[in-house]
Amino acid sequence: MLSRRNLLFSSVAAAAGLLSPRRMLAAATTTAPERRNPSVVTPNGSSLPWRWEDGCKTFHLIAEPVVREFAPGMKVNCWGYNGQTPGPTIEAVEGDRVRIYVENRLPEPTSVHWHGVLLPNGMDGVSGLNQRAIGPGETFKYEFTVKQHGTQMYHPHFDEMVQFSMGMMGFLIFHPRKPQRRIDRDFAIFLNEWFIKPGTSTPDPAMMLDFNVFTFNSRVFPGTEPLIARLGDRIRIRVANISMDSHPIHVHGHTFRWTGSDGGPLPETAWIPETSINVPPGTTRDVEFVADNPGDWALHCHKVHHTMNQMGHGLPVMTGVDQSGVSERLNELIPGYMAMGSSGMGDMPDMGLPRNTLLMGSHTGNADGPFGSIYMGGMFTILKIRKNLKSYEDPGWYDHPAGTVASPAGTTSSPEKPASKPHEHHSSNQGTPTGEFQVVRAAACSTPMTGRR
Ligand SMILES: [Cu+2]
Repeated sequence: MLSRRNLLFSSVAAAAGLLSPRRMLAAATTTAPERRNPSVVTPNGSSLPWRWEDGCKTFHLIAEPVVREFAPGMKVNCWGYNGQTPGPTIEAVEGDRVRIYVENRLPEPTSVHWHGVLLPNGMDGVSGLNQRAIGPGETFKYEFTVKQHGTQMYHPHFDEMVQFSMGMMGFLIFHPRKPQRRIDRDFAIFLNEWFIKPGTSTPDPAMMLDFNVFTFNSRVFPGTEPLIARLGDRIRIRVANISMDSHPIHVHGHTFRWTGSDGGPLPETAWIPETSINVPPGTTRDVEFVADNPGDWALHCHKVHHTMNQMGHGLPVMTGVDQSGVSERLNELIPGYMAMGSSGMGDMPDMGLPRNTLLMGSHTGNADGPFGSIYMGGMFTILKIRKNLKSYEDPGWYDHPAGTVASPAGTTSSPEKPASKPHEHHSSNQGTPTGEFQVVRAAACSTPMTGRR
């Protein structure tokens, strides 16, 4: 989603005879014509446009309050950058001279630390230590030469407890000057966790560990945009985390290799095959794999409560307890009371909800899958891999070949699927495989990697 300011910024660049940011990025990376860096796809987000200024690739970040819709039915009062949380992804190329203006439109001071970036001490952004804090209404200028490539982050280094828990963070991605291998789809997912009391709209920054909302790019399932890939695409997923917990991010149907962190790329001899990658606080993790298995594959945090929405904690364990007649009797005292949990928690979603509050698991309506409800919320999205995709728009649900769907024992054919539309995840910015980035697809891959070795 582009903010009005970003659009204005882009149109000024266009009017000045400059090319689109994507085209500019491609133009800056033509040292290896046969192999280019793909533009990063930030699901439910976007990359920050830039312009040339005094030979610097120049960006303008605006720290400001942001209202973010986590999923249909839940809007949250956050702080972020340029109308977004996480802030827009900043992309540059190794060797670039980068200038970043940071304008503070928050009601308190802030600063920006460039996490993992090798730069002069006075540009490191720790308020009090490396600079004075940026007061409300002030704009500061950061400038450095990019000496590395990999997945870095930006975040405040002033009142971190409040500013992190309100959503202030973003990707800072440095592409290699000479890419060593072909990447077709380059995704970026920023993890975060929040405490938002059911019925309220503003995160509680005082929460230390007992969070109740867990997000990919500040969205929860079913609000998370799916990752779309063609069969055979080589995929990179960059995951970043500055929350209070670690998050083991798990992919289905494939194995990936851990190829890099915020410390830089791992040598190929050190790539580790995994299906889950733990992302500790204060780190980024890059994984790569070939999308060699078509279908709709879950991609999620493997901590169970992190794939649920506003879970009420402190509940008594009722599994196996006979509660027959309890609801009827309690309803005389508390209208609307429901006895729950005798045979698990699958019946919880049918209870009434306070305003601006999501179901624990998104069971109904726009979270319906092709076979019924998808009992997930929080840090969950879908990796959709298809043969013969014309664009990277959402292709809908996977059409399984006959005989490849689990079905009741004793039947010989797959059961009929109910007709169903893809879930509503809103914005789509994944682009199409046509245009200059099509070149990437034609490029030879010198280090072939199969997903199943
Ligand atoms: Cu998690």
